[in-house]
Amino acid sequence: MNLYFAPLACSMSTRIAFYEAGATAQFTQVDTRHKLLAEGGDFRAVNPIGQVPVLRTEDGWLLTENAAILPYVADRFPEAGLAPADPAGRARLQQWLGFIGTELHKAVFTPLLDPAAPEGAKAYARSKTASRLDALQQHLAGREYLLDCFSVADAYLVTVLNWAPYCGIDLAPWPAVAAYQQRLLQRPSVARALGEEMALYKEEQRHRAQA
Ligand SMILES: N[C@@H](CCC(=O)N[C@@H](CS)C(=O)NCC(=O)O)C(=O)O
Repeated sequence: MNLYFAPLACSMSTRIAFYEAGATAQFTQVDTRHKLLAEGGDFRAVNPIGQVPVLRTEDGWLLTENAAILPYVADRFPEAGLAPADPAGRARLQQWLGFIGTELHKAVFTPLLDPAAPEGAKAYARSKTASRLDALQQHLAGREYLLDCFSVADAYLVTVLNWAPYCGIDLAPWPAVAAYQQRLLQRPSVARALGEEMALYKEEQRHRAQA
């Protein structure tokens, strides 16, 4: 399998899932700002809207959207236990993938991280932040993970929460969320993915500063 990714972007959640599963995977870096593959070529030939993640499966077909890619990877490596198999557990997994993708990633973090987003969009995102983090705080108080054990939803959530300091969100008022994030950052798969992608991110920033 080949993951098209950008350093520290939401695609890092799939890298974490690969590391959890001990899977062999290839990683192709993308410059999402310029829609270019790091190795050369137009990324829009892979994904017309120029977004990561994109997964090229072993059979050669392409899959987009975190909410589809993460359960697919979990199902490809069932022994890793990254997604529940029962209907109720599966529905809960989809619930959290939907919440993270739409209520946190797109509604809160994307406008706050995007330098091109107008102030009105940023103000709207800020107005949504507390209620979303309140919901997470309520759910995570007294729990280790979103579900009964670590799942691909946690891989996505730790990736998204990692952006908080970059857009001025202090998690301190949500102690269960802050503690969850710190706990997850210690997990070997997460620490490895973050360490590798942070190095790539810094390298990308250096190149951009020189260009
Ligand atoms: N709905 C997509 C969103 C993916 C997404 O927002 N990717 C960001 C990185 S976190 C991206 O590629 N942004 C570049 C762009 O939108 O041009 C998913 O869940 O996979």
